[in-house]
Amino acid sequence: MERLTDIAGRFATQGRVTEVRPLGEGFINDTYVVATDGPFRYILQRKNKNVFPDVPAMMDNITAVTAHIKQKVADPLRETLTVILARDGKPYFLDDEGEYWAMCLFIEDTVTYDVATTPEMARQGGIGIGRFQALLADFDKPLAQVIKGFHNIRWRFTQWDASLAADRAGRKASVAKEIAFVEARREHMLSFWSMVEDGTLPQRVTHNDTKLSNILFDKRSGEVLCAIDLDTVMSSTSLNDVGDAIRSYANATVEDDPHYDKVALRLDMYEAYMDGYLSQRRETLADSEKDWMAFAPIYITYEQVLRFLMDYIDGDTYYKIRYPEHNLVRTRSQIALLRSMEDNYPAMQDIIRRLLK
Ligand code: GN1
Ligand code: MG
Repeated sequence: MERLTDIAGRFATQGRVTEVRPLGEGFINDTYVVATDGPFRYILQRKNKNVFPDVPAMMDNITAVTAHIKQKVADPLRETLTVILARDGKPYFLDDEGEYWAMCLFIEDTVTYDVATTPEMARQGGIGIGRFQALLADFDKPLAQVIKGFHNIRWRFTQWDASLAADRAGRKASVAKEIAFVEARREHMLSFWSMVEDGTLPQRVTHNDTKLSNILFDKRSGEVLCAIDLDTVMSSTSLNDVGDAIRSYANATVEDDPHYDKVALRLDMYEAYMDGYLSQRRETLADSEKDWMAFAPIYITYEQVLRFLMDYIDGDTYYKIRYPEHNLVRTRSQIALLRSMEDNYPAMQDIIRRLLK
């Protein structure tokens, strides 16, 4: 803890650091809550440099995007993250072991969830991401591509083909069925992505990691407050934010539930989320985005299947795991979700048509 206290002390907090303790179980970064003898608490994160090759560029993205949002909202300390600079003025601290750290304000009286329990929660989540995209619609500075080809399935297939060829952990033969599931959908997913490549689907500033647990809700009102975990803010199609959100909000259970029979798309949650999202974005979406909106969760859930399975095949080098088969369970659980989405695709299309009328 002494080392963590020392690292926290490198940032321009108000007051002296009194305690640093771990928070949550993120898949990527290590996260801590920092207490001080001043008025605020803070979030300290060790950024995963295996996942983020250029942390300074990532922090520049986050600083610029949050500054833009702050100019527009009523309560700038609660309605977006507040980056705390290091004492040398940089938005990160590089320690003597070559690890990157970043700090932001802890927003008090808020809650996060892993599973949506009411349609109102889903509606609020949709409002949150819709508002996030709307607030950034006029953001015109270039954003660094934090992770190459993050939601680009063509690039993911390049990685996938290399993983399968290498079979580094010797697991390929044991997941032949799952591999076949992915391969059966390859061309379909590529043809969807070609609409992003040829500009049919426009590029916008997007969050790219919109799962429920990355959204803060106000503890008192239950209303959505803001999107957190801004590491992957980049230009992409707005559909990915919708898709990745539905992957969690409309799943009847958590994304790594090993009881695959509990996994299902909930249409009530889907409708509520889309109602909230479209309340913020209806007027500004292109026709092509509206036309493909219902497909978005299928695309992103498919990508997630591929990424979890690829990490299992690689020997668990990307996502943190809690037990040896964790990535395989995640893969199978997301396959169950994707099947349920495919079954419900016509119903999702009907809902979008109805909401857009
Ligand atoms: C990771 O950082 P976190 O836990 O919010 C991942 C997302 C995945 C998600 C799966 C940078 O999100 O892309 O969808 O896990 N983030 C990164 O739960 O890879
Ligand atoms: Mg993240």
